[in-house]
Amino acid sequence: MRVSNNENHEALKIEGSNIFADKQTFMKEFVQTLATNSSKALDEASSIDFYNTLGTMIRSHVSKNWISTNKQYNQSGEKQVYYFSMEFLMGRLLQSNMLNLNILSVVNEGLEELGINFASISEEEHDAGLGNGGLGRLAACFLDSIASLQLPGHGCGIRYKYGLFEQKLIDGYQVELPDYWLKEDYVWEVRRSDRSVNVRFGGYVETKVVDGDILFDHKNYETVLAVPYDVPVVGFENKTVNTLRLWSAEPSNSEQDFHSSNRENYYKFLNYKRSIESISEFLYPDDSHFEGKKLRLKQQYFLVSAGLQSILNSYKRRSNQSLQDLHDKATFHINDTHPALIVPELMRILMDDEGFGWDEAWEITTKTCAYTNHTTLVEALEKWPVSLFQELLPRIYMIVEEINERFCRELWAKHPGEYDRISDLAIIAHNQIRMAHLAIVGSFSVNGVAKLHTEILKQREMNNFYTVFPEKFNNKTNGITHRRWLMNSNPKLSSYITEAIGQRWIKQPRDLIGLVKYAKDAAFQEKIAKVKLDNKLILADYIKNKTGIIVDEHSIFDVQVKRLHAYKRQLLNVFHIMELYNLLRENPNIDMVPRTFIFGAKAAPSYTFAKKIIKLINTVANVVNNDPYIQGKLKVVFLENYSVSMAEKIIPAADVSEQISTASKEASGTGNMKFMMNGALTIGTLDGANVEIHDMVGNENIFIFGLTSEQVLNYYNYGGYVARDIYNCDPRVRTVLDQLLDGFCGNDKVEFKDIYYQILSNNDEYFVLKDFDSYVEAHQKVDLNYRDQKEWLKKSIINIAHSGKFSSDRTISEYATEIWGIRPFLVE
Ligand code: 26V
Repeated sequence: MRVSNNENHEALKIEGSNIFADKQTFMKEFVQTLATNSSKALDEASSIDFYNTLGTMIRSHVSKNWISTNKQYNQSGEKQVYYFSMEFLMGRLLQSNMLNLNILSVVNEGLEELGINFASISEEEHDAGLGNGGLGRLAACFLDSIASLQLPGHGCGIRYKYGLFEQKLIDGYQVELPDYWLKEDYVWEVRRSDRSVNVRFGGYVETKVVDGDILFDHKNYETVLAVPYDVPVVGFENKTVNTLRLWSAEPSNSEQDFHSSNRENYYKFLNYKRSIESISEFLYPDDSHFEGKKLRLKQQYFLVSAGLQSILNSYKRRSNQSLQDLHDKATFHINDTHPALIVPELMRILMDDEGFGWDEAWEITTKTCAYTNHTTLVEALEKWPVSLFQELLPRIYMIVEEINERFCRELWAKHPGEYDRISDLAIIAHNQIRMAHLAIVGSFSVNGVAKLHTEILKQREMNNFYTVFPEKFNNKTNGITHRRWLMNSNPKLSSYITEAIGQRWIKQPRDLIGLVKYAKDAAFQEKIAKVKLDNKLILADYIKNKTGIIVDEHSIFDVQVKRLHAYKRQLLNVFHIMELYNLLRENPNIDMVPRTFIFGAKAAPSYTFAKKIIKLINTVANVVNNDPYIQGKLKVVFLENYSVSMAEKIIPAADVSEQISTASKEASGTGNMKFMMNGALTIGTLDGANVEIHDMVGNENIFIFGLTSEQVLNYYNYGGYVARDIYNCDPRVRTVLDQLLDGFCGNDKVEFKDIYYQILSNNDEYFVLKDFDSYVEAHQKVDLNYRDQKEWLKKSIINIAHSGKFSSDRTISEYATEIWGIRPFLVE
């Protein structure tokens, strides 16, 4: 059943089916399922058995609504969105599914009565780490919001056998281990071999003219079997269960086709199998530098081709409507340029398989595809070498070439003689295929992920495209699901919020604004203080178990957790720590609130500079944590293997959130929103969504420092910054930099020379020294403000109160109405 947007709130009131009538029912079913699944009695079973039992039970209860959701979408012919992404960083699903199904308390109580601790069994779930960071986690938050807002929308991704690598620290250095997350069966997935499709690679194309029509015959290609594994996406307290479809690559030929009696052929088969399976073998772990790797291009086409074929197959199965009206039935969302091959692949299917002419196919395609840009960093832009592309995807290449030619011809008609403009905009130039250009030309919508980012796209990075297609450009500021990042990760805070303002905020997160009234309320402040302290104690315990480091729960927990990248400036944070340490060495009695600096960060395996920064953090940590002279006023903790589930433990315990990227470089950031929602105060630059956080909370409730994006971009364009001048003039900076070379940390003298030279000889690309002074000053303000706990708590509450805007429910409502044109649909 369809509901209009303003009825949405009413629709959301309808409760999900009550899965377990009561505790007893749950307990009985749990014991039975355990016996059936593992042939074990309660006292023989391990935590893993318990986890599998609970997961299986929940999945099978969800399947009824899953089936009816699909059925009702199909019968109604409702428009659906397909979110194509190379990454879905889902983390764990047990607790979030339980929250959405409203069974957390009944299960908790039932388990307790059986003598089982829920927290410890939920720790058994391996994170689904099928993403690098922000972009992949955003996709996961979006799926949760789409289902919770009862929107018809699904995810389409790759079932990597290995997720993002596991990080170990050995002697302070990052070492990568494979993340074999499928070691145990994954309880949330269902293999759907019946929905498998073939994807073709390589070969050549023969062109024939038959009855005046040009036909393209793809020959001698290699076929890969794409097998989907479906994961249910459960909406919050409703009956919607959408689908995340993850594709796995398998050989399409069996061993028999290789005449296995012959030994040589047998090895041929094994090689063939291995090369096919490599397509969905692992997630590329570098999200900062584009590398033109053939396997990555294979992955991209594999995702796009399998996904589109299966969507169009099911579309054709259920209706005999022509694909002519596809845009009324579906939107294909392109998450960054990684799945931009949707554009030529859809053209191929429409023309070669469905018999449409170019113009019709192009109209359908450009009304159906929408694209989000997530970065302006030039190093990350995807540009495929023509030769590699053409060899792997000969038919797709022909289509891209034709798209390019027609586009350039149109430009030429509008701007005759403007060679430079046209070559700037072309999709193919200098023997490279520019995927962002393909995505923009082939989509009806192009969006950035925060106001500032979208402005930079429109006014600078993509200004030439903005001039040609101003109507395509729009902003959708990112968001995070408050269900995972507040209700699940910080249940005590959530219940204090509900006590104060009622529970409407849960479905209308903007209602958190009601907390403003309580910002100065002493009783409420006390509760907020208690929650924070409790969370800090839990984190302190975790830190002690993981690292052996003892931290003071009354110190300021100052946290920077995110991928390691030069532009995110973990280095600025370390330099500040070194400066604080130097001050304490001079005078251990200086008046400062004790600080605990907490880091979590994975560096891309080939990103040498980033890895050096990890080593530096650990080296400084080692000195600082073991120096009795400074009386424990400073602690530095690096938590290895930062992940979604670790973020859920760290963020609720943070006092200070470090969002210190060089202005203009961070498209949005989403960690900034998670911390804010959990009452941490931000120390940050005016970059990405920090700008909007600042707009919401006002100057007094955030610590802003550093160059503005305008100033940064001016320096890049016109010069005028000399890092060495700062080194020469600021003794604090000089001391810290010299320490990199003088072995003060017990390191040998060459260990950190690259950092030293990057700053001084390469003129400090990310303005670390330039922003150092104002960063130190902002930290002094943090220290002063923290001493006045009443004021601090007031600020903290104001931050929580304004965080509703950053729920991904808001973001997704905007996508739904302004881009996708989909409406809430009530599953019955
Ligand atoms: C790029 C590449 C390059 C080639 C190899 C693999 C790979 C994987 C991922 C990426 C994505 C880089 C873009 C990205 O992650 N952007 C982040 O998107 C977040 C969600 O919009 C946003 O909050 C962050 O500011 C932005 O850096």
